[in-house]
Parts: sequence; structure tokens; C-alpha cells
Amino acid sequence: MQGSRSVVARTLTLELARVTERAAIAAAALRGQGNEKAADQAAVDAMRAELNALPIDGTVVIGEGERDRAPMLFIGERLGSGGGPRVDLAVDPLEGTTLCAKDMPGAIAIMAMAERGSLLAAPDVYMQKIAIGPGYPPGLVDLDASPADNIAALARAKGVPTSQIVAIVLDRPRHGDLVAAIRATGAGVRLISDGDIAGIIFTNSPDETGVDIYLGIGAAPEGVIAAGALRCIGGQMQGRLILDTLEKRRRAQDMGIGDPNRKYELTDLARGDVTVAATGVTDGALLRGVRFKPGVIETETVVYRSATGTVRRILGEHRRAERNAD
Ligand code: VTB
Ligand code: MG
Ligand code: MG
Repeated sequence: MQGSRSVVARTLTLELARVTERAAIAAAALRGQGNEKAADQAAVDAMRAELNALPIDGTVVIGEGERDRAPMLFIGERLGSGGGPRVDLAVDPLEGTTLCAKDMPGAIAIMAMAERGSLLAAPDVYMQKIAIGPGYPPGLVDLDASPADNIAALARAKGVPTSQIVAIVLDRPRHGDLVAAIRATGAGVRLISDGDIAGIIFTNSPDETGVDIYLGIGAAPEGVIAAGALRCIGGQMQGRLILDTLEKRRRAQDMGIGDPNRKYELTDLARGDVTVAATGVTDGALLRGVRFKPGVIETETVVYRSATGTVRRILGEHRRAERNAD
């Protein structure tokens, strides 16, 4: 990746939009069908085909599917037409399979790409995460502090009472105690059924989203991809893999994870020049969903690039619909 590295990376930045567009269109064709696996498979196949057309020497370091046996772009899979830059790929072809299957808001196709060795290579396990927006002193909140302490620190720094803080949390039985602890401070909890990449990104613009902090346990792939986006737009994040069985610890060890309890900072999750692209599948607060219109398919995509902090929103009008709807 010598001298031409940054030029190649810049060119590829916009190529990623094509990848997530195609995955989103494929999944959107199955919106509301109640078939999560079929929608996921369609997104996976489309993403794989489009990545294989890119002039990259890519390796999937973060994929989804082991955990729930979803059809996956598997960890270690090599992608690209070869010859180009050596890159890490972190993919979630359909983030929010249930949202897509039920045609509920917030399903997206998303992936991150970075120079080889830049993205945390982790098994598809759960991850404890915390994230807040930009503009706060480093270390203001901490994964190992209590929810009450984190919310108090955030409220103080923001200059508001804790009752004006809103935490976004995945709606899961495992978060019962966490939700109670947050509410005990007077803060509000916004529960989401799925989609914690967007949940983390929401903390970046509290004035628009009303969300100040992400807390709780989601999946590791989503954690790494969210970190890639935050590397571009700012904000703080920490994560810790939940390696609660011997088998998971072994898998992690095989992937080079020495300390199973390590607390990862943002740049441990995603360092260097990271590009993240996402296309809406169903309508959501982050992105509009795919629109199928006579003769044209419309998409909305966002591309984040950490090297420059540039965010691009791309509205696609796809007229060769039969190709894209495959
Ligand atoms: C998490 C979350 C994702 O699925 O992976 C969740 O990070 C699965 O968690 O955003 P459960 O096993 O508790 O359902 C998503 O919500 C969608 O992939
Ligand atoms: Mg997925
Ligand atoms: Mg997902």
C-alpha cells in the first residue's frame, strides 16, 4: 500500500457506497416478509458479489453469523478482485434482520474498511459498550464506572440535571438491572429493539436525536463498525468482549486476543484510516429506506471517512433495476 495508499483509499471510499447500496436493495426486496434469514442471505450475497468486484485484497475480520448461525460473510473470508490494497473488512450486510423482516424502522446495510490490521479481529460474541458524543473531556465516562456515576458525570459536564439525560439501551431482559439503575438517577431510557450501531451514532448528535449516552450489551461486530463511524465524527467509546465460555475464550485467543477482559478504547476497536458506509433498508432516523418506484430504485447512503472526518450522504437513483434487485 506504499505511496498510492491514500489515493486508493479515497477512491475506494465512494466504492463502498455501491456495496451497501446493493446489499440494501437486495434486503429491501424482502422487507416485511417475516423471513429474517432470507433477507440476511440476500444482503450477504449482494455484498459479497459487490466486494468481489472491488480492486482490493480484503479479509473479513469482523463478520456476523456465528452467534445466530445467520448466513454470513465469514471471518477470514478473502474478498476483492485482488491486486489492490490489503484491507480489513468489518461487515454487517443486514444490521437489524428482524427490523427488515417486520418492516420496522432502522434496518441498514453497513460495513467498514481499513488498512490491514486496523480493525479489531474478534469472534462474533457480545460486547459491553459505552459511548457518548464529542466535546467532552477524555475519560469522562468509563465502562467500569457505575451507570449512576457515568450519568452524573455526563450531566455535570453538559450542565444539566440528570433528569435531562437520555440513555439508549437495547431492550433485552439482560438489561433489567441496567435500566433500573439508569432510571434511578432520574435519567430517561430509550429502548430499542435492535440496531445498536445507529444507537451509538445517535449519541453523536444529542440535539437532534435526544440521545446522550449508549449503555449496555450488544454484539461485537456492531461495536467495531460503530467505532469506525465514531472515528470519523468524534465521540468517545469503550468496549469489552464478553467471553463467558471456554470455547469463546479459545476462539478469541486463536484470533490473537490475549487478555479476555481487556477494555478496548475507540482506537483499539478501529484505528488508522477507516471508512464506513451504510445504506438504509427500512426508513429510520439515520437513513431513509429503499424506495421501489416504477423504473427506478432510490437509496440513501452515508459514508464516513476518518482520515478527513468527511461525512457524505449519497442519494442513489438506480435505473437498471433488474440488475440491482437480483
Ligand atoms: C445485537 C445488536 C444489534 O442484534 O447484536 C442484537 O448489537 C442481538 O442481540 O444491533 P440479541 O442476541 O440480544 O438479540 C442487533 O440488534 C441487530 O443485529
Ligand atoms: Mg447482520
Ligand atoms: Mg447486526
